[in-house]
Amino acid sequence: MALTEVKVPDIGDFKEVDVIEVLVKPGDAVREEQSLITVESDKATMEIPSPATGVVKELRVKTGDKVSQGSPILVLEAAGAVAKGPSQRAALPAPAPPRPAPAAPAAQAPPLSRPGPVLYEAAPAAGSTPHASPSVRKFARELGVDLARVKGSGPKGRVTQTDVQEFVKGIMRGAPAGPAARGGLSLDLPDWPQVDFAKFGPIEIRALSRIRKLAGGNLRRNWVGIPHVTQHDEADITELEAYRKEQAQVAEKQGFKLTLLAFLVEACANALKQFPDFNASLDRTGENLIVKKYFHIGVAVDTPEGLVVPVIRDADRKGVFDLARELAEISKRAREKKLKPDDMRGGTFSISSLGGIGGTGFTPIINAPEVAILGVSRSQVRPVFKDGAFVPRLILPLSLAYDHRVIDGAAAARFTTYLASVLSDFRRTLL
Ligand code: CAO
Repeated sequence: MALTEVKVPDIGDFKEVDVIEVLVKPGDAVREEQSLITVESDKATMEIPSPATGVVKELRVKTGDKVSQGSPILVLEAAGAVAKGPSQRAALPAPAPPRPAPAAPAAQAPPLSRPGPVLYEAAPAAGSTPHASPSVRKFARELGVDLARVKGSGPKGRVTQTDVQEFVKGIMRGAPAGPAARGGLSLDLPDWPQVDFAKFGPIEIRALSRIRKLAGGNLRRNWVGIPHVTQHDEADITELEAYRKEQAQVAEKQGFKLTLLAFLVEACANALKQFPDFNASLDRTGENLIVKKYFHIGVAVDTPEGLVVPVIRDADRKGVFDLARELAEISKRAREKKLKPDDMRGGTFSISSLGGIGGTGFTPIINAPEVAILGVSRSQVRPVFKDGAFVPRLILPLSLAYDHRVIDGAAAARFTTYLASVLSDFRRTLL
């Protein structure tokens, strides 16, 4: 076991460079080629690796010192043979071959010949690439942390290892971090596949409509930003449908159609009153729930240009006839592209009904900042076992997607169970 002073090796033309990180401390066991310090000039950041495996006995530099070739770094108790030449992992630009180091003052053994320093181009202080040393970058990479999301506490906003650790701790505690807190997300995904489709058959290129492009961005944000869960349930609407048909004749005489959707809006307003957390939004910090005392229900309308969601205001204060009239009016305006931005604002909950088209269930995307959306599929007459016999009943599938940050599965199951009971026993509950 020889005590040896490790010195700054040949680092090319760089002189008086800043020590920006000391990566080891006395008592640390280090492996050959493990980085000991990071130095930085205007042009490059370099890590100086250990020339041998051993134990750090004494540090001879600290963060902020200026060093040049030959400056002492630390005293190492080397465990075995010492590296004889520059490291194979030297990065760009390739360091000059090491020169014989001058004799160490008071060295107990000759200085070690060293692996070359590992150089990296200095990261710009501003812009998308954050300022961080190679070892911090490596550390972040190992943990899957996107450095652009980490706030640097070092000089010039440099991201330190502690910053990365604190960032990860924050994520583990569930705190929003970096751009995520502002509603943005940075997903480290592979590039989108680039395919020349024409190679495989004839194609046609059609530009997306303005509505589709706008909706697409919002849908993507909501899909990736909200932990969705969908609770499926069924409502027996046999009696409700009989009542609707009966009343539809009255409505028809007045010039409008009494649709199932009007009853669904009414039933949802009722359920939202019983379960206020579903009529709420998270605030920007993600730490408070804003519970709304009004019940404005958005209804997804399919138009040739794409999906729009006009809002029925104060749905809880309107009867099914008024709701049906308003639904007919807003879906007509939606299809004629006559909705104003205000017609689509202020919703507290949404309904997406595909029942007129078909399907047995689906997973709707929550319309942020709302926390839940009800998907409705096509009702079917099915045999239901009741009082000892199978009887034909009209069954409506419900799919409630909810934000799991706000709503638990048990609450969601209670909500749909309640909603189904309201729809099944509409006259008693709502009329
Ligand atoms: N089960 C069975 N039949 C249903 C039904 C259901 N759940 N809902 C409606 N129907 C039937 C109606 O009885 C009606 O039949 P008739 O023409 O024989 O009377 C027909 O379907 C059309 O229904 P409707 O006139 O009542 O219209 P609606 O209330 O179903 O829909 C609207 C209105 C605006 C919601 C609809 O036109 C629409 O745009 N739906 C698509 C919404 C959408 O795209 N959602 C997806 C969002 S996620 O991408």
